[in-house]
Amino acid sequence: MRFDVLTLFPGIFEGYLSESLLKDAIERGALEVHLHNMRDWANDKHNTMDDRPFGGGPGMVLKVDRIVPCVEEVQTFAERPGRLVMLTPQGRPLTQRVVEELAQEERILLLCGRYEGFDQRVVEILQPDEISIGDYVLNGGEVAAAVVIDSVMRLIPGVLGDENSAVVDSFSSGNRLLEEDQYTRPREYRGLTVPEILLSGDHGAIERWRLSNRREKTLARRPDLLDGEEMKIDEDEKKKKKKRSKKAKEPEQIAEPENVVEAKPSETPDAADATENNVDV
Ligand code: 6GU
Repeated sequence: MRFDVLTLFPGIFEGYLSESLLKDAIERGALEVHLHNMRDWANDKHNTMDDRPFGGGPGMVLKVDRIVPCVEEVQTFAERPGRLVMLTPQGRPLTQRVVEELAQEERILLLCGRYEGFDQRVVEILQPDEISIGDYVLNGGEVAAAVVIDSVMRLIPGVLGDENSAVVDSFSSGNRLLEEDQYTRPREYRGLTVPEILLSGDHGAIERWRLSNRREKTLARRPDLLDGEEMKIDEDEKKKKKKRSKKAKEPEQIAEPENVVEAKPSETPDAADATENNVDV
């Protein structure tokens, strides 16, 4: 996969691209990231990229007659043009679904704004996919572009090693729940112990504990994730659940995922109801 980043501050990306997983992926040729300084497309002696807004007001606006030719030329730098993404707080929110969609592309151009934004005619002419990374204001699109690269590269086959597999990540396909609590040695620290079940060696029970932990946590912290489609339990799990309820009298049954929430219905009647509704559809 190839990314072309169009920015006035290419230096922002350099440290980020030369570390860790991204560095490895680039070195292995699984990923290409090309940085373009948009100022190279300024054609006057002052290298002007922005100007004061018509109608007055604070800040500066990126000029249409600089940005459009820049994007058009960068599009010719590879065999095929790429999908144009503009990073802007006015864009559609970046979610894991959007990340999954972007990961299907062969080539993506990331157009980073600064100052007050782009002349609106940039949007009209180039019709970019406008993306925001959240409801807060950044100084520019560079950090947002890095977020797009980081989240998309995880889904490209061969980019992450097995040990960093993206399959079970929070929000990845088939798992829209938050991740379960994790523990490693020591078994006890300052009087705090590891949940007994994780030490039991009973893999079935451990899996059910993990699922239950994820659901409880999601319900408590991000109930919005359980709305709509996210309520669905995947088909596989439904089958497993059926099997388990057939052997209802076996001791394993103690670790049924629902038990944790059902244990305190009086405290959290809504939560318990919601879990019922959400996981049992
Ligand atoms: Cl993509 N750009 C800026 N400047 N601010 C943002 C953003 C993008 N996403 C959230 N806030």
